[in-house]
Amino acid sequence: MIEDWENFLLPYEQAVAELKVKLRGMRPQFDQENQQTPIEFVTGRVKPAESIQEKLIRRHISESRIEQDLQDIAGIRIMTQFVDDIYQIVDILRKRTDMKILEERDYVINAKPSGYRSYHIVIEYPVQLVTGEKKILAEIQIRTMAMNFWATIEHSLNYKHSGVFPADVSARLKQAADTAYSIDQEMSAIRSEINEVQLTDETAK
Ligand code: 0O2
Repeated sequence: MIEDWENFLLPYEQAVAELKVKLRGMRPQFDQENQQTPIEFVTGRVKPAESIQEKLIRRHISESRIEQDLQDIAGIRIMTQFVDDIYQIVDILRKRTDMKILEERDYVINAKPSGYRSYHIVIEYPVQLVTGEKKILAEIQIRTMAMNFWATIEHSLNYKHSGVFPADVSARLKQAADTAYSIDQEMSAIRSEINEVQLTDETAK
């Protein structure tokens, strides 16, 4: 039994704080290189003790397996403007040496039945504590702002419905997710066209 949740969650708090600084730090580096940054903004949270306990019950995980089996106690979200930016960030994360990728789940291509889209990466991340190094699991979710718009609202509605929507509501939410994805695709198409025009203008100079 975890007696002191505050103490248990401390390394996760530290990991989230460090990862936010590191990932936000990529933005000015892209600006410096005069490149369009794939990162719009980064958020992070540590799952509250009550949500952890609820998830342990829902997933039939024993408390003794919490550190190995619960991958999203430390959660980071990276929001992008375009779908392509998601994959650019994934490539960057794969090359980093300060974290080890354990699992990748592409819910961008393979949307969940709810309509949810996002790219999930589970990492092992070492935090330096006064007692020494501790490797913890963290989940990085990478999604466009349109995907985030949908997921944020669906999550808060879901909470009010205790996780079960009536079938017609689920269908409308799925439709709304598909609409959000169409907007993402249209924005990407517009960006490609603008880039092509710029390239043609530059080569004509
Ligand atoms: P919170 O409050 O965001 O932390 P699962 O059984 O879904 O928990 P699974 O299938 O292995 O686990 O998926 P994964 O990759 O662990 O993703 C779980 C997290 O993805 C969720 O965490 C949400 O953040 C997000 N997510 C997955 N499906 C949906 C969805 O349909 N709608 C929304 N809004 N978010 C989703 P938590 O713990 O559920 O919630």
